[in-house]
Amino acid sequence: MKLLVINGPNINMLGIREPGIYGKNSYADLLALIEKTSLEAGIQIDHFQSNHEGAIVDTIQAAYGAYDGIVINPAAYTHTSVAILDALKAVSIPAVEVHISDVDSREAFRQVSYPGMYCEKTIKGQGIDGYRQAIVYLQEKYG
Ligand code: CA2
Repeated sequence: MKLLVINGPNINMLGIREPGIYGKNSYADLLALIEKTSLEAGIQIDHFQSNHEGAIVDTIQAAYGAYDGIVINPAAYTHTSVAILDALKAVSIPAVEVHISDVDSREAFRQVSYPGMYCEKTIKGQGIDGYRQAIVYLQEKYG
């Protein structure tokens, strides 16, 4: 099984500021957790981060026929991007949405998720462990 982890804008800045919201872990810590989870699960996991909506759409399109599942944290594009929602629908790959923070208890504009309308599951407020949980979910269901 092959999974693709996609992270949106500013996730590469994790740990630098706002530890009260996003925790103390850095983006390097997140990549290390993904690597550890892939070794434990015995599956190939690639990762991609971009600050650009179109690059994320291109990456989702390129995943067609190449990956069995997508774990996506669209970051701020969560709340604005119909393009990312449409790309997920177009490729029709099983997907799980992850949010490091508990978006439900934050500002009203964070209560809407366009990509989440396609994703079969959303994990929020679990810190970076949410990515591990999403990977385990996809492996148990589709691996
Ligand atoms: O909780 C999440 O995972 C979010 O997707 C993170 C996004 C935010 O826009 C979403 O509403 C929820 C923000 C990404 C990281 O932003 C940083 C802000 C300050 C310092 C470091 C990263």
